[in-house]
Amino acid sequence: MIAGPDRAEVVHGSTVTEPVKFVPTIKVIGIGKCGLEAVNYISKQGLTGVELIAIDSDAEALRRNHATTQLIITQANIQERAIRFDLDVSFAMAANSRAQIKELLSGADMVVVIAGMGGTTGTGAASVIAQIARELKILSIAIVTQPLPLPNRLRAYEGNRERFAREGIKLCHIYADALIVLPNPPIEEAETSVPESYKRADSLIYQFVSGLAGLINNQDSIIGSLSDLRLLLFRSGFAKFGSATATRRHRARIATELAIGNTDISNAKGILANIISDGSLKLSELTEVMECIQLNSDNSKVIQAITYDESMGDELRVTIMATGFNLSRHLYSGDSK
Ligand SMILES: Nc1nc2c(ncn2[C@@H]2O[C@H](COP(=O)(O)OP(=O)(O)OP(=O)(O)O)[C@@H](O)[C@H]2O)c(=O)[nH]1
Ligand SMILES: [Mg+2]
Repeated sequence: MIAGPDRAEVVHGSTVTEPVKFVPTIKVIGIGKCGLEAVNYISKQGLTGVELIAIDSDAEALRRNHATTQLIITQANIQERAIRFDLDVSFAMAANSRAQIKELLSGADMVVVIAGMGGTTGTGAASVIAQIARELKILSIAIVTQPLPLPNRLRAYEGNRERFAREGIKLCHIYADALIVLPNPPIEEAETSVPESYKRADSLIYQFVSGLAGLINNQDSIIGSLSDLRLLLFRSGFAKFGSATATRRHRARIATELAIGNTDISNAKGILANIISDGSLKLSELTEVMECIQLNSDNSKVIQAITYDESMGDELRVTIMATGFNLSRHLYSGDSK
């Protein structure tokens, strides 16, 4: 578990060897096409320190995937049933493979479950995986996308997908410790291409996972403590996430403002702010980030993490995860804030 010791001694027989650093294991599990694409994106960026797992009912999609571990989930006993937008079917697909999923998750300290809500495979499987993680006492974070927005006049059919997606999101909310629902581009951005909007989601997911991996695996990362992180995420419910970079003067303030965007984080229970630089972060910039967060939030507990990544060059990245929000308000009032 994350809350475990930072240092452990390895004992071989009676000989005590050098102390080794306790490095928690993060397993990142992509389910269905959206999840698989996100995992591929993460793999292409060359992220290390996390184990990538792909789960799908589509053998062809798995063949194209770069995850080191893969699992095909079966549709065997549901072939006779109509499979569009049926949560029972969606749920059964993963539930049939519980034993294998359990095996894949075991040994993890934290799992990140990624899926697009609205497709048959990922919508049910994501919450089954989060449920299994809970049974195994593994901290889980679900990060999901919603179907692309459509004008009302086209909702007769696709409205069912939206409802189906909402059901899947609610189940993830029940079983995952923390749930991030990625915002779609607003309908006013109709000229954005579909691949472009998918890529935005993939990139945000990558920023989230790489930030987490940086915090946990980076020897230089400075964070309150790993148990603080666990405390922040454990049963924390609906969370909001943003990430942005800036360069030059006031890069810290600008990146923080952009990462928060138009998101209302004023009532967050907790906030994790991760500042990533090549090591050139100044004390004054640290203050700028904290001041900017304080301006936007009330009395939230803020955990500040500083991670170094030499490839950042002049850029400073700030990622903000704010936890403890009301999911229904987000789902039913179209509240994207
Ligand atoms: N970010 C991202 N989202 C995607 C991508 N493809 C699909 N999605 C979204 O994910 C949602 C679910 O679609 P899929 O991932 O294709 O569905 P699935 O889980 O494979 O389920 P099946 O219906 O069984 O194929 C859709 O509503 C899309 O909004 C992708 O390449 N990237
Ligand atoms: Mg699919």
